Amino acid sequence: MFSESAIKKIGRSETILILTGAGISAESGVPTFRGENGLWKKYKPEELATPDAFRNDPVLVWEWYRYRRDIIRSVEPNPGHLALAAMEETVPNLVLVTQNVDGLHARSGSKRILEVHGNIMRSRCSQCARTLPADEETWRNGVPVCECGGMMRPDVVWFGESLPRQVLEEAFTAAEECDVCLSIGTSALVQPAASIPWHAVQAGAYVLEINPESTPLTPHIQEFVKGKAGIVLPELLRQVREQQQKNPGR
Ligand code: BJW
Ligand code: ZN
Repeated sequence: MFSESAIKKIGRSETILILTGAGISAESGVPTFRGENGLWKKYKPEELATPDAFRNDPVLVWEWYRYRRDIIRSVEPNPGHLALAAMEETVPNLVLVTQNVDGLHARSGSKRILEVHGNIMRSRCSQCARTLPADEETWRNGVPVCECGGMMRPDVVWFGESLPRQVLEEAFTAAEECDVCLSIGTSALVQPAASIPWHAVQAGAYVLEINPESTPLTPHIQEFVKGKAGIVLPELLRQVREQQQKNPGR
């Protein structure tokens, strides 16, 4: 499944950067965006995931996000999330950058997480930018409202919006400093997150991708492992631990 050199590189690395996308949560039952059963087959991104869509019909946008919150509340982290959380113990410095808004990495015990597209279980005031966890929202006529009277919106990054600046800077710094980069369960299409592993490639890191399908990144990296994250990642963790036990000096 993995080359011996990949296992050695991971087992001996000081800094690993991991980028995850919707595919890592697919085995938990959270739909991905693209592909046969993806959300964008059934729903139009321009009607639901843009600032204009929210201005035009906030109630419709919130209906969609409530539907997705309900799915996320009903699911559990899968063996892929759990393997990444356990991997934090095997590397001195592991930075987990996720495009996912589902919070499943935190629920599985990962600690250093950079959520570049926000979190669906939080809302943000469209007037004063105050944020609130979902369970503290006050709803009026199908939309949560802020103390200041403004409408709350989901605290996620829509198309055409900037990603949180500091979070993104930390992700790119990690990409430039890492020895190994893993790109897992992402179509590698949505910018600027998709360029994070490219930065790692250019900085000379060993880049490994895990996905049942190839992506635009695949031809440019050292190793592509074709498969589901929930199967591949526990096996990767097992082999890295075995390698470290055989060579405790790193
Ligand atoms: C498995 C698996 C298993 C399945 N195990 N794997 C033209 C060129 C370049 C850029 C642009 C362009 N036109 C517009 C842009 C900019 C745009 C963009 O990149 N668009 C592209 C689609 C072309 N980007 C933006 O707008 C960003 N902002 C920005 O650029 O600001 C500057 C700017 C300002 C003003 C004007 C223009 C630019 C913001 C992007 C925000 C993305 N937001 C979303 C929604 C978040 C909120 C929500 O959840 O509702 O983020 S869109 C959606 O895509 C979501 C995801 O995080 C993101 C990435 O998707 P991801 O995670 O890769 O999922 P999928 O479904 O695509 O792929 C799943 C993968 O898993 C597949 O590969 C499967 O094979 C695999 N898989 N099962 C492992 N079991
Ligand atoms: Zn407010």
